[in-house]
Amino acid sequence: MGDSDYLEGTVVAVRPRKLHVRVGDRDVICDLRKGLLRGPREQRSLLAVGDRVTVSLATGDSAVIHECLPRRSKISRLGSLRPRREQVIAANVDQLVAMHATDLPRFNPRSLDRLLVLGEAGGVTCAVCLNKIDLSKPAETERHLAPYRAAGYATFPTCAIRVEGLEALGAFLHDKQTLLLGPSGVGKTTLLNRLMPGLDLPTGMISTATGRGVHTTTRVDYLPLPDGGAVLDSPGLRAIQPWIEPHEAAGCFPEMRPLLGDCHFRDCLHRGEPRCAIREACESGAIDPRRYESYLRIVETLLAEENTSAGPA
Ligand SMILES: Nc1nc2c(ncn2[C@@H]2O[C@H](COP(=O)(O)OP(=O)(O)OP(=O)(O)O)[C@@H](O)[C@H]2O)c(=O)[nH]1
Ligand SMILES: [Mg+2]
Ligand SMILES: [Zn+2]
Repeated sequence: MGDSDYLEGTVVAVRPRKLHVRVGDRDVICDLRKGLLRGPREQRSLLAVGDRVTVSLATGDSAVIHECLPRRSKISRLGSLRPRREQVIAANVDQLVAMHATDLPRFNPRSLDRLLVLGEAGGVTCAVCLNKIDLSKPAETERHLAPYRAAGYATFPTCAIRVEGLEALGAFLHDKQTLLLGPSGVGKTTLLNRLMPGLDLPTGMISTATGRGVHTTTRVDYLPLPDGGAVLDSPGLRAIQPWIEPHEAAGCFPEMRPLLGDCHFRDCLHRGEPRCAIREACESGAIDPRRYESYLRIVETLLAEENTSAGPA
């Protein structure tokens, strides 16, 4: 079979042993046990929503995967199963929107910062969406968002129920492929249902026992936007550990990036080493201490992980 017999498509869903691939305007199902994918065998388990692949059509709605085309970006985390390996959440996205709620579930800046680090590590544009602004006072919403604006992120305060702030967010999503990440229950799917009338995806409740979501979305969903672009809705991830080395963490905080190289020690991890430019910026108020605290925790967990298993190659 010549290369011209293969069709290009986008992976829109990953299921156990099967991939759903959109080819033109139809979805075909590829069995991962069949099919010869060029490249190492492990690559098969690394295929993610957003990947561009070539397939050859078989009978009915089935097809065989031929190869995965080079990615322009990937968003990965450290998988939670041991041995701990890279888990690609999405491929070929242009941007990541890290979403949290002002309450229910309670606003958690540490977790928000980790989501942003995943996007920064993947080299894509990142932004912050703070939903459920109906549950907090405007001053509190502003206090939550201020450190992100200072770091240079676009911020979108929204209320998916009263349809507030959605125009600005919609404009940001237009014509781009965006991964929407956030804990369960913050309102990711509710927001997308509002942005895409007729979508009507299932949304969940907030557990009265824990104040958390109930994991309504269970897989990454690829949702084309009516006027161009697509949003990848995702399930609320419980453990978010970025797939990076400890020394790469500071580069994933845009407010720290311009200072890298200014520390006394070339291999400074900014954890209390003398004459550290990052710490000095923190003490002078140029870097938000809460963001710095997030940085420290990420580095600590990465160092602890390094001691128990191998990190990225
Ligand atoms: N008060 C308030 N509730 C909201 C808002 N947006 C969503 N909700 C509610 O939050 C709950 C969870 O919404 P979902 O859209 O299912 O949350 P999700 O982030 O997709 O959660 P998972 O799919 O589990 O990851 C639902 O009961 C929504 O009605 C909002 O702006 N304000
Ligand atoms: Mg959902
Ligand atoms: Zn330093």
